[in-house]
Amino acid sequence: MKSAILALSALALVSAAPSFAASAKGAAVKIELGTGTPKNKEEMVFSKATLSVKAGAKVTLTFKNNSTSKGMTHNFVLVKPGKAQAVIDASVAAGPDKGWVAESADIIAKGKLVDAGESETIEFTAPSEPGEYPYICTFPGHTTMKGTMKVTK
Ligand SMILES: [Cu+2]
Repeated sequence: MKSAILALSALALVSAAPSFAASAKGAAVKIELGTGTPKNKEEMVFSKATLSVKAGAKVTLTFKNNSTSKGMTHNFVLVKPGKAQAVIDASVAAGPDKGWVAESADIIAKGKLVDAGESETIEFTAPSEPGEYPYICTFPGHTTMKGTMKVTK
């Protein structure tokens, strides 16, 4: 009797494991992110200061530049914790030929510069390590465009 219960509980553990792994790793999430505030589309901020995703999730992120000012371009760049300023500095140094985005191992995901009124959808895998990952716009002078992607287990 005792061995039968043990066998049953072992079976339960085995069958529970794959579904847990599937929900943690295979999770797909869609995110919509814009610029500005509801009152002021020109404000130099992301529409959301925080985003939250599960570690390892497949992320589909649509980034919309809500500005109506011609020539006002923005991008979305997700970086490793503590690396926002380093990537901003490197991106300014990279210059317009590189679209104001550095080639950097500190960058986890990045989109292109999006023109006013336009949007872009990018796909990336969320970091496997839980933590707080900054996202920034690397266009020169847009240093107020900062948010935090919270990656949870
Ligand atoms: Cu910007």
